[in-house]
Amino acid sequence: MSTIERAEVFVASPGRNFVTLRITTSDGVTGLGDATLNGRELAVASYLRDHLVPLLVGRDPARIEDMWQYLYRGAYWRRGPVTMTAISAVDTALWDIKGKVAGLPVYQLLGGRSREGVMVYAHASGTDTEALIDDVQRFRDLGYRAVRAQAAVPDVGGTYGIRKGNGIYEPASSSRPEEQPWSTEAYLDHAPRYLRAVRERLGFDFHLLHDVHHRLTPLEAARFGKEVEDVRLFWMEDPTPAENQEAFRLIRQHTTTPIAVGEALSSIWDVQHLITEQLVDYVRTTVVHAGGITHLRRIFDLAALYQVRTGSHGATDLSPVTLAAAVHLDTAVPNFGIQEYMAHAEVTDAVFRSEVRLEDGHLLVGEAPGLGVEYDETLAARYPYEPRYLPVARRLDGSVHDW
Ligand code: GCO
Ligand code: MG
Repeated sequence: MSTIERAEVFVASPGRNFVTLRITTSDGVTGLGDATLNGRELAVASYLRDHLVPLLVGRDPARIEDMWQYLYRGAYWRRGPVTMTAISAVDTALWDIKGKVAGLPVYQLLGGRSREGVMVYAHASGTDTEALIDDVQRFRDLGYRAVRAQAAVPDVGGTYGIRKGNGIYEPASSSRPEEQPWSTEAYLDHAPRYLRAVRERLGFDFHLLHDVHHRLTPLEAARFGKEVEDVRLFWMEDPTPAENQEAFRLIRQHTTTPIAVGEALSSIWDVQHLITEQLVDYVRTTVVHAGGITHLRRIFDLAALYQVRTGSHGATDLSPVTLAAAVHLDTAVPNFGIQEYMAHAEVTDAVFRSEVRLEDGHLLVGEAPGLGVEYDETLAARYPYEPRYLPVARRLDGSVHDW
């Protein structure tokens, strides 16, 4: 029997911080898993190095389900992003290994192809409405079928989602959390207007998305959703924090604007009521933060029963290993909705050589066995980890708000 011989944790910053797990079997087969938790990277690296790696060595890499149960139930402590991200990395690496052993790409192990390509949405932003319209048009010209639109709100410095210059959007950019002001009134006044302006200028023949980023109360979100119904959003994302799943019932009662939730949630129990009570339309949990391919498949299957579709998180803080795993899953599941996609920095792509390709606004998986990603640890070692934190939002009176 082949056994797990080695499991190594790499923490490096090629373009931004990533934590990567590589498992090697006694037959010399390797598998990769992403373990990046933005702003809390070292906690997951320690969870893996200090607590999971010693348990992995000598075990059967083929028993993916058993490993998941062993690590989840075996911890005794339930859920939580650090635990679930660590389990995700192990699970993803074992799927990669299983694919390589079988000589099949992972999507084949998940039941095979349900679609040719995976529709993605790009991130357009602007410091004002005109700049936003230009940016949406730029992505349309590049062939994207779906674009997320965020514009700066006047008098609210550092509004969520706005790219600085022409670079890649990167919110975790400082060594201590940057503090950004927030005004709900200014946002509610401004956002519906710029979304309407995008439609008025560019029309309706593409999907338009918007991320509220947990900033509103349920009632404010209900008002916002109602106000933008004529804009026909593909979704409004994270309209209110989701620890309280019940909160979405109020939003639902008032608006037909579709709702997407899940990027900050890490288990099926965190989305159980959202799904079974049809309080959302898209579930955005991801491979890296919600227990790997094994657990995410379980979430997606539950969602399918309630006509909830998938819309996995795919910002740049999710490594190309997560993106590849997501695209394999997206290719196979019947209830795929859309995949978030932001191109990584060139240096990130040089360290993680991935087979995933963008064509005509769709991501395509390759046919290499496993996930189709190679990790260049020598190149990665040239980019040491640097502490980087997400911003913190404060209301104009100085009190902390959800970022
Ligand atoms: C998105 C997200 C990101 C997150 C980031 C946190 O929809 O892509 O909201 O921008 O804020 O991934 O690490
Ligand atoms: Mg988001």
